[in-house]
Parts: sequence; C-alpha cells; structure tokens
Amino acid sequence: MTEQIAITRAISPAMANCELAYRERTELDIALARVQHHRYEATLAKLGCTIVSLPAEPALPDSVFVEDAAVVTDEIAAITRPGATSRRAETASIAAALKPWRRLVFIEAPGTLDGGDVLRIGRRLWVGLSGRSNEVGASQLAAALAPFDYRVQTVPVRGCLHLKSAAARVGPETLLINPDWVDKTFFDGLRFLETAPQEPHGANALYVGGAVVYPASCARTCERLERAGITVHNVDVSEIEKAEGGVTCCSLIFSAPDG
Ligand code: CIR
Repeated sequence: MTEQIAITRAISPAMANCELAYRERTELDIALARVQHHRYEATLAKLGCTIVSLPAEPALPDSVFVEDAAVVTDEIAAITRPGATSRRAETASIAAALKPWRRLVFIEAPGTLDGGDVLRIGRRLWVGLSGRSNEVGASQLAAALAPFDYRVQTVPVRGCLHLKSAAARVGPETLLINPDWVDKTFFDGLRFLETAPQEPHGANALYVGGAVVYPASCARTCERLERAGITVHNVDVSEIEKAEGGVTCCSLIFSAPDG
C-alpha cells in the first residue's frame, strides 16, 4: 500500500492568542493541548501514517493548524495565502517541508485560501467561499489543477469558519454534513450523514486509513457514524476546539510516491 505522510506541527506556546471567528475566547490549557496533540499524532500513526512533526513556531499562535497552509494532491502542493493576515507567515515552513515531496505552486494576492476550505474526494474538489477563502484564491487553485483533470467547484458556507467545519468525508463517497452551514445540493452523487442537532460543530471528521478520527466532544454524531458501520477513533481535542480547530486541521496527509 502507498505510504501516507502526515505533516503535523507542535502546539505554539502562543496558542492562547489564536484567531477566533465564531467561537468565544475561553481559557486554553497549553499543557493539555500538547498532550491531546500527541495523542492525535499517535492515532494517525496507528492508522498507518508516517508522522513528519515540525517544531513549534513560538511567534505564530495558530501554526498547529497546518491544514490551512497548503492543499496537497498527488500532483502538486498549492501553498495557500491564508485569509487571516496573522497566519500568512505560517506558509514558509510548510512550503519547505513539502518541497521534497511535490512541485509547489503559490496562491497569490488578492487571492486568499485556507486549506480548511478545500474538500477533496477522488478527482472532485470543493472550495468553500468563507470568511477566509475567496473566489480569486479558488480560481488560482483550479488553474493550478487544470492540467490534472480535477472537477473544482466553489461552495458558499455560512455560520462557520471553513467548508470542512460544515462537511467532511467519512467514507469513500460519504459526507458528514451540518446542513445549516452548507447546502447538500453542491455534492451531487454522494451519500450523506447529518450531524446530531445538538452538535453543530460535529461535521469535522478526518477520514484516513479507511477509518475516521473523530472528536470525543460529539458523542451523538459519533453514534450515527458507528451505526452507519464506520470505524471511529475518538480523540479528545477540547483545547484545540477552544482555538476553533478540529481534527482535519492539525495534519496535512498525502501519499508518498511509491518505491
Ligand atoms: C483560525 O481561526 O484560523 C484558527 N484559530 C483555527 C483554524 C482551524 N483550521 C481548520 O479547521 N482548518
């Protein structure tokens, strides 16, 4: 089987100063965040990923959320231009980490793009138009992927940070979705599972190694996943959730070339 690489980055000591868009700021326990992040990495390793762990960036509060700094397909790595200006410096070290693996392309001003807004299933790609990613960023990504036969479409999202706050892959062709934040109509041909009404943040799930890494905070939605026959690995990410993060955002997962 093709080796899966997962790039992660240690929690920044400045994480308490993170960006917040829809969540209220509450006290964040950095020591506990580190423990939770290590357990998250251990879960990815158990599911077959080789972890490439980057050192913490003390000056960049949100730098643990490596997903936002790049979009990696089998062919290229698009280094993003994050929507939050405080996050733009995160991309330099991610570009350096991805350079051995992929040809790099760069999203440029006035384009903005956060990886959390990019959902990929096979050769289909959806780009959320959110407070962080704009049409220009989406079309630059589509242009970079044009030679490789992807179908790229934009999707408006409302009420949440990113597209993958509202919908994420939980099976070969299944989406876990909060229909209040994104419309199902954009995802023709897919099967849907809905988040439990009490758990609006429950759509962010990480599909890897044929299983789903899923936050312990969303027990009701978790039951729905298990009832649908999905294997779930629960992780407690309470401190990451306080920074408006979830399980997809703490890693960049891609295939290593064979051989
Ligand atoms: C931010 O607002 O940018 C960070 N505090 C959280 C980013 C989470 N990223 C993600 O879900 N892809």
